Amino acid sequence: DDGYRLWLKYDQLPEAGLRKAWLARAKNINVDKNGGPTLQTAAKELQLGLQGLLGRPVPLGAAPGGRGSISLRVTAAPELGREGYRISSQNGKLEITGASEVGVLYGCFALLRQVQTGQLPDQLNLSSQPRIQYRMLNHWDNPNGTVERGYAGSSIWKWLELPERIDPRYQDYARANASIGLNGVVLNNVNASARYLTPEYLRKVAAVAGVLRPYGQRVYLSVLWAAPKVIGGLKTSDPLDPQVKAWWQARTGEIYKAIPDFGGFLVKANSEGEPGPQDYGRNHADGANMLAQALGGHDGIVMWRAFVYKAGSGDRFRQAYEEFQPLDGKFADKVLVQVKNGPIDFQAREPFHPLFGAMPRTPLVLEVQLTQEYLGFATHLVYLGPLIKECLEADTHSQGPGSTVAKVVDGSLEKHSLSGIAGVANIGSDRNWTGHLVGQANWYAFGRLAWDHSLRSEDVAREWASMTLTREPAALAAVLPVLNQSRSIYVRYTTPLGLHHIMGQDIHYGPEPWLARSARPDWTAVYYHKADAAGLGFDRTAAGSDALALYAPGARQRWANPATCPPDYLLWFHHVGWGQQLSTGRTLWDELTTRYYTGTDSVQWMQRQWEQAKPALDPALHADVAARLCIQHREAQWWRDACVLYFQTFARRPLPPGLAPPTRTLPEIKTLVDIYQLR
Ligand code: BDP
Repeated sequence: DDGYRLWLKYDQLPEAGLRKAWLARAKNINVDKNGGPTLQTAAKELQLGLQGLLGRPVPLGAAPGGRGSISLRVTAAPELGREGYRISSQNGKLEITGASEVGVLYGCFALLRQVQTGQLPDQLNLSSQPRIQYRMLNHWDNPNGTVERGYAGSSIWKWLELPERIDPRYQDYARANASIGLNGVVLNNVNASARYLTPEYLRKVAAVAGVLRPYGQRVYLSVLWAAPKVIGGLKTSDPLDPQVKAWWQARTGEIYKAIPDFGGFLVKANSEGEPGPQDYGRNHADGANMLAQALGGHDGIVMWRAFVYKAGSGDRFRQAYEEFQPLDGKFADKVLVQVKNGPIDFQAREPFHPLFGAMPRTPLVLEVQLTQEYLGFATHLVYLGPLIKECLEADTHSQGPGSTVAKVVDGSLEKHSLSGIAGVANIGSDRNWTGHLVGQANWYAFGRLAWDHSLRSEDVAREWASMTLTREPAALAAVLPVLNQSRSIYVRYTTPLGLHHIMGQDIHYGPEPWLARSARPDWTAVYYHKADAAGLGFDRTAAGSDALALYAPGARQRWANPATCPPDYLLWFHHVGWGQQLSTGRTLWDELTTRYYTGTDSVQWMQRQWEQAKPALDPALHADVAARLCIQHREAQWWRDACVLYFQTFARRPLPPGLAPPTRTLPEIKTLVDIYQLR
């Protein structure tokens, strides 16, 4: 197996009894031949899956089937919403109903999931609808085929070949997204090329849209703010300039002519050198609202990113809040503000972004990163379900206890009609799509949680593993704890106790806690860890940067006191003495070093667990992950030794008893980093 089929393998079910039970319920599929392309797609996907799983042809028919038939039906069912489905079983017949064709499509994939995960068909009665309206992947893909922070080969979009050649992979991609309920795709990088708005590229985009459409997915584009200048020949991109407005309006009209169901725009402006409305003395709302106006009567939205931080203006943690919070209530109806899960930048663990709960009059899109920019690329096994859930379940206290990020994002807390969630895609041209096989689990988990954020990350892991790896109980029992604990283990051997942003410069891989000089202070590591002879950590209390004050009192309280702050967040908010005793009973130094060591040892535990599952797994898939785990262990040692030796130069303390000192010196480790960065 090369991993190409993802979780949609459709290999024949090994249990004859299970096959028999389903065969009795899946003799044929009946569907209205006059239905639209999405309904026909639903029927074909269901047929494809069932035939594989049951090992027998399942014919499609238009006549109402008898016992053992499966009917796909679109009916008025307001309780299901636009995209929800119901699967019901009566008199020996199964029915998959949706209020729209796409609802039926999701229902078909839900039924296949039941079969794939080994459920029996009796008493099937399921209904579900998404809690979040816009469930999107953000591709950071460039016209030349590179992917910003992509670790699984080059872009899957072959821009040079489009629109004439449609890579068959696009359809497999669409199928995978639909199977987990995603409904939108931003095709290109937020550091955007203006090229995508040219007639030449719109034809290409339209061709991709044509493949995604029957699978219920709309395409969106990231736009370069300076496009009116770069490709429009205007002298300005000032959002209040009448010519600029007219340019965007005309361009938007062109887009909708080519792609009638175009989804809208994603914008990174005045961030990391990208142009934006501030270049003309305007603010983010001026820019976003002008684009919203350009969308006119079309059914499209603007997602305006809040990932901004100006050079030299205090604690980076505060900056997005300071720029955006005052604009609450100033954004037009079609605008959503897209906020990363944490205030810095996709670190292995961050407190939730203080903008959640602080902009009640603006719908906020949650942006998480599936591509593992700061989490070991496609080398380290890190299942992100727990990270995504941790953010969704975080309590902002903005309207009292229980005001979770999930409720802000799904719009229920602040009564928004628009809601969205975005995952920065980890998909590339590698045969297995994501480089690391477990990267597929992150794509999967993102979709499932975007659909229903109340799912448990452990249950999602079990679903994925059952469909992708094996349903053999002993093997699952070995592998699932690995998935579920992998993210905490990664945190332990890289950034325990709330350390953050101490990774290799530019590449964002491997340790470089000694990084003290860069183009900007907030790109160094010392800016964040603040190690000195006294202790370690960033003081964000009132005595320090006071970033804690950005949170509602109920949320802030949890972190404000170093004695009661959960150890996982300690150094995010406090500068703690090396000899200070923590709630764990150890001193800071002893706890820190112990975590680096136990984290590293845990990778060996992951390796042993993976070995245990071997008999039940496909040999090629098993070997690939096993090899990556070996690298992961070597690199965990690299992180451990680098950080322990470097922080020891400040702490001047011995390792606690039982921990063997690194066998290499700090200067030796630093050379290793240089090799990795090829400087
Ligand atoms: C950072 C990445 C950078 C992205 C940026 C963003 O290093 O490549 O362009 O985020 O989200 O994490 O815009």
